[in-house]
Amino acid sequence: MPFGQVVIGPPGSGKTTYCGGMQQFLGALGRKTVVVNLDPANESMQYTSAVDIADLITLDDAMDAHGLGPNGGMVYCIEYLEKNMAWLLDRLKPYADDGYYFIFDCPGQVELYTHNESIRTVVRQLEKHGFRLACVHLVDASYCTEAAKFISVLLLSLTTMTMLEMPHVNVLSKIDLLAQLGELDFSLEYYTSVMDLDYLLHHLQEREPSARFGELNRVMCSLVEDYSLVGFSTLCITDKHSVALLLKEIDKANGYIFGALTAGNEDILMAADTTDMLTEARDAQERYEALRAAAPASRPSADPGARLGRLEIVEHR
Ligand SMILES: Nc1nc2c(ncn2[C@@H]2O[C@H](COP(=O)(O)OP(=O)(O)OP(=O)(O)O)[C@@H](O)[C@H]2O)c(=O)[nH]1
Ligand SMILES: [Mg+2]
Repeated sequence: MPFGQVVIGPPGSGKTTYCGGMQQFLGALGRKTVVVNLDPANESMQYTSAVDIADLITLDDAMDAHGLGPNGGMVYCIEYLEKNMAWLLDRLKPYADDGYYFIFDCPGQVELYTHNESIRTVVRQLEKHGFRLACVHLVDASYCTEAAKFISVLLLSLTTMTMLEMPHVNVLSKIDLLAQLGELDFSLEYYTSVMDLDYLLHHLQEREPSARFGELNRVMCSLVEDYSLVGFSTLCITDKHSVALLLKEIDKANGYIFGALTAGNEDILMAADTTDMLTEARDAQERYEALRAAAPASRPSADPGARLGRLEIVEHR
């Protein structure tokens, strides 16, 4: 039974870097892993893909053949993939039969996970063919620096979770850069556990006192709280400890740690306790504070997503 991760998130959130880093990490653990590139616009892959959508269709093909722009072209490519699932399943089969673990690198266009149904259909088809997948949803941790941005990230995460309907691990990526972006309004644990959003609302209203938007914000926050689904893990892809903690969450989400689940032993899933998540949140908070203490006072002017270069998985502590 093949297990794997479907890696999604807004443009530039670190998906492709993550896929390369996670493959490297899993390789070091001795887990045979392949990366499948499902992003037809992927130009700088930091991994060798076992299966590449570019062999089926490229963004340029779609744009040239149908006179589409980059966004329309991307949607066309993914809809084309949906209609050619047999091609994908055929390419995946030898690896699945050989016991490989799969990482799917997906495009960053947000509407593919909020409105368009093609990715959802692709995932359903994979599940139908025995794949046990978890969605890894990366969002840039810099969104924690402003209440309004964080609320929009919460809504995006919730919409994506309800749209894809699969085991889901939300991740604040590039957590190493957060310490350089100024003081957070609350502790990092507040943002990862997404608990009492009234505090966030209060901050937002102090900055945006307009009553009209105040009510809208209140309703949006209570929507997120009512579902009580969204929470975040944290990630710095070059930090071995951070990658290991995240992998634990993902292994629980797709059932990898339980091996092949059979009818009747689902109780094991219930037994998966939340201690690890709490430890992770505390751990991330401590390391954030240490980085914060060492960070320069001013915000960096450079692109926060400055290239990491070749990945070295190093012990951070
Ligand atoms: N500091 C830091 N930078 C990171 C991390 N992960 C990714 N990046 C950088 O973020 C930038 C974007 O990374 P990508 O992996 O290309 O992001 P993506 O989500 O695949 O982007 P699209 O495919 O265009 O949507 C690159 O410059 C990476 O080097 C991280 O954990 N820490
Ligand atoms: Mg990418």
